[in-house]
Amino acid sequence: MTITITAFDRSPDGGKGLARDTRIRWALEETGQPYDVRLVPRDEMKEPAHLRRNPFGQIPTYEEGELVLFESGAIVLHIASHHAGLLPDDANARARAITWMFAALNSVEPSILEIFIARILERDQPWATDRLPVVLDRVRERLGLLSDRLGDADWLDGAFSAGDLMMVSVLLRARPSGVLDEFPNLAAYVARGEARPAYQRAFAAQLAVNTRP
Ligand SMILES: N[C@@H](CCC(=O)N[C@@H](CS)C(=O)NCC(=O)O)C(=O)O
Repeated sequence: MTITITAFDRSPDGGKGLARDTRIRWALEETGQPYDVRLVPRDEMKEPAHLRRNPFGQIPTYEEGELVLFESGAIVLHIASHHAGLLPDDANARARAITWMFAALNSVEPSILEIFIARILERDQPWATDRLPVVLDRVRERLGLLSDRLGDADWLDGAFSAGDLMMVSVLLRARPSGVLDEFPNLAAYVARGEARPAYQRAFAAQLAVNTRP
């Protein structure tokens, strides 16, 4: 059955791979699943056709036959659960990999998102200059603890898994602020993720969309 995902018609990042369709493309590449992409123009995101795919009118979504999913975490978990390559066979190791997916989305991504909010969305607010350092310190605190846990391991829990795919995807969003590079082992971890052939294919595919004439 054909898999169709949605992505921005033009990503605000111009193709840096930070929009969340990249993590879905990456999961599909890791598991060898071909897919189509429906590009959603900004002015159609909150229209009924797209709201039926995602009640919040956001990308990415995932369609496969009758199944329609939204939320990048749920989509990656669905892909990882149905195709080999992203979750270990051992039940406990599988549960831990899923835990890392949730950790990336619930314990790490929210603080990183605040950087974007402070730097872009609230940049004209009177408190913006005072708020950014506070936000960055909160990210530093989280990344410091993650850095301690990773230590000098290649991946978070044994072999590369959907947990790493999600954590690397989330950490990439901290890189433009410079804060990721304050943690050399995390920067190297992200670079290992980016070096994976499946990530490279996913990145190239979104870049082609976002740099087309
Ligand atoms: N929690 C959602 C967040 C989705 C999200 O924030 N998508 C962004 C692009 S990465 C979006 O569609 N932004 C446009 C909008 O909210 O109108 C997920 O992980 O899929």
